[in-house]
Amino acid sequence: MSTTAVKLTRKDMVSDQEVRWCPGCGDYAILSQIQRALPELGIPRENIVFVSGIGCSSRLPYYMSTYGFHSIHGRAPTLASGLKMARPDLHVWVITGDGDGLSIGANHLLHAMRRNVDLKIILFNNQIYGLTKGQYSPTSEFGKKTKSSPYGNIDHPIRPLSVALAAEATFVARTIDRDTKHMQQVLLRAARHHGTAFVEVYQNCVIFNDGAFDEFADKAWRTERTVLLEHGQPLVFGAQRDKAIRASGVRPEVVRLDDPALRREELLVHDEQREDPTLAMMLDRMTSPEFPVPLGVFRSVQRPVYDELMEQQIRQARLRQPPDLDAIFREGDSWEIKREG
Ligand SMILES: Cc1ncc(C[n+]2csc(CCOP(=O)(O)OP(=O)(O)O)c2C)c(N)n1
Ligand code: SF4
Repeated sequence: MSTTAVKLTRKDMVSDQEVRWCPGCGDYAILSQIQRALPELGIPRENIVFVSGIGCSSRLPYYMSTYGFHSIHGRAPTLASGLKMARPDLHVWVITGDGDGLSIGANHLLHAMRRNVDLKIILFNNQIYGLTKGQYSPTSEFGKKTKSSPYGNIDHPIRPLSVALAAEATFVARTIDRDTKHMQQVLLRAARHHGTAFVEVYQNCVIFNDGAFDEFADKAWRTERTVLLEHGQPLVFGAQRDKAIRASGVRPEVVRLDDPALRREELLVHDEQREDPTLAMMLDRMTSPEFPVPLGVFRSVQRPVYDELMEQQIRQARLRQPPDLDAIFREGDSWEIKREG
């Protein structure tokens, strides 16, 4: 395997395949930021693999000039886990959608995250099934009318980050397709994390769910309706940076910084390194319009990594008992067939 330290650029990450997403789809921005982020890591292309499931989003591996595997619906985390265990030296990414990762693939996603396999999982959340033409997904809002829910969706939506936090994923973050600078920073943080990194990207599907995130993400009011998480900093937001969050137990409250009764020490200070995911989950429950929607790194902690633990066990087992194929053949219920006479 080559480990030549060559300085790569975005162009080196672009494959010769024609990109087949609808014009204006948020997937383009995500692809472009992944292609920009990877050269920063200094990893040779032949050591990078993108594994995806099925969906518009899952077409991404074709467009990367790295190794890739457009696999089976919902099974990307499983295939990627196997690959990472067999080849721990590879840098393995999982590309999935809200349908692929949270319907058919939810259990696979959950187990990869709780094990802390060293994977970078990017979930493109457009709150709809794009590829199959607009059916509601597990993240679609209650009451949403779609082709598969003409009278309104009666399923309660899943919060992807709360699923990741419940599985105690060691890196959990959220970004949005239309803030490419923010996305770039979050992707780089995820790429450098040791263990499972789970990133939800709010992604606009212009054809089947256009404007799903406009209520808080439109440039005109984004600073008023989102809050950027920064480790060690209070959650200050607003065009005038005049509002912040105070936590009353695990209940958030919006406060005005010019309130004379407010004491600075009451403000919630973001701590992404907290072992206990309760506060991070509280942040995920902050939704528009009552609260600003948090974007950034919710949690970043260290825990032993599954693929390394497995490698260690195999090494130790080999040391305790050096492999002897002949002994395995002859152990237990084995017999020898002898020619008569
Ligand atoms: C076993 C199986 N069941 C169902 C499908 C149909 N199918 C293909 S993609 C998809 C959902 C895609 O939605 P999402 O993951 O949100 O991706 P998007 O297209 O929105 O990027 C479904 C249900 C399939 N291909 N295979
Ligand atoms: S259907 Fe939606 S998600 Fe799929 S390529 Fe078109 S705009 Fe993107």
